[in-house]
Amino acid sequence: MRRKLLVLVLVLGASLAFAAVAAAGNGGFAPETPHSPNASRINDSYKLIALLTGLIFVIVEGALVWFIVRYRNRGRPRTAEGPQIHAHTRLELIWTAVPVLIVAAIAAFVFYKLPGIKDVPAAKAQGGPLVVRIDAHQFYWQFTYPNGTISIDELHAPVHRVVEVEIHSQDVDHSWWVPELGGKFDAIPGRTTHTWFQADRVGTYRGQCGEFCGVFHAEMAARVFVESESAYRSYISSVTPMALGGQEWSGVCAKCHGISGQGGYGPAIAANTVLVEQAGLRHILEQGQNVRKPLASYMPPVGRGWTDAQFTALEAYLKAHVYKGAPSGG
Ligand code: HEC
Ligand SMILES: [Cu+2]
Repeated sequence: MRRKLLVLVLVLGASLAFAAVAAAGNGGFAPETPHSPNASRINDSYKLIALLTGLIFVIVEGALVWFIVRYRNRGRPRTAEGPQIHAHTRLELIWTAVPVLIVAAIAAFVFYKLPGIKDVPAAKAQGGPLVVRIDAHQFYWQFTYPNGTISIDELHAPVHRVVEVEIHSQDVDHSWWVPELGGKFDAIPGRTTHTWFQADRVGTYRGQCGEFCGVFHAEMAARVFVESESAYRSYISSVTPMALGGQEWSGVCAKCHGISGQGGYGPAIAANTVLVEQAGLRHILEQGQNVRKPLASYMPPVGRGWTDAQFTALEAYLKAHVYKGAPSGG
């Protein structure tokens, strides 16, 4: 009677513990709900592995608890020997074969899904994938669309369209990761990596740099705005140089220098004449700078790989909205 009660309490306790975690949804066991075919295939693999490992966990831990209860001491002397058993061929075969089969099943499933995760679909009916270039920088994402339009930290994409992203890094390793739209792909200096997505509904998807890349790694968040084909077209044809300059300021410089250039991680620069000296500014943006103390706080070469139009857009924006003029001498 007492034993049944104990088992019941254990089972109830365990189910309560699991229920809480499962109910927490995405904050608990489950990954984000996939909204792209490659993300669903990753999710399928996750489910199969979670199911098998979950079963193994329940069987192993259940047996452990069962043995503890069933074979407890019951006042036997400590020196009493248990039965001495040597070899059990059938049992040994089973516990060798079953794990091999499980691992083979997982491997087969994942290899079956892999091409659908990695390979960019030809998308013939859509006239091929839409190719967007991504440049990862300390500490922002830059997107270049086929017509040359550039945006910072926000990627616009048409719904249902296969979008291939070509990932580059301008400084250190980063990792492109939008969980709802597929797996993580590294951005490696000197190499180009590719991934893709095909969003199944209009919406905003959050991404985050997945590779620790320096002091503002956490600020390397991206948002993917999936919208109708016409909204996408009107977006990419409407980014004015002033709007680009604004994105460059707030998405690149302001993360360190503060939104009005008041300083933060970097020095206060609102009144620094370098802001309006074209050559001097380009030099710092392309080379980075590390002359002030503490030397640990350096400015990365945030403008590496920028086009002339990008520099011009930033210069115009700085003059119009950021630069407050040098404090008059004294
Ligand atoms: C990762 C942080 C970071 C980002 C992003 C950043 N800066 Fe800096 N910036 C710094 C630091 C740190 C310094 C001081 C470096 C030193 O002098 O050692 C600095 C220095 C400067 C200076 C002063 C140069 C001088 O010697 O007087 C200017 C001007 C400047 N940054 C402009 C910009 C602009 C414009 C952007 C955006 C395109 C930008 N910075 C982006 C961190 C940053
Ligand atoms: Cu990063």
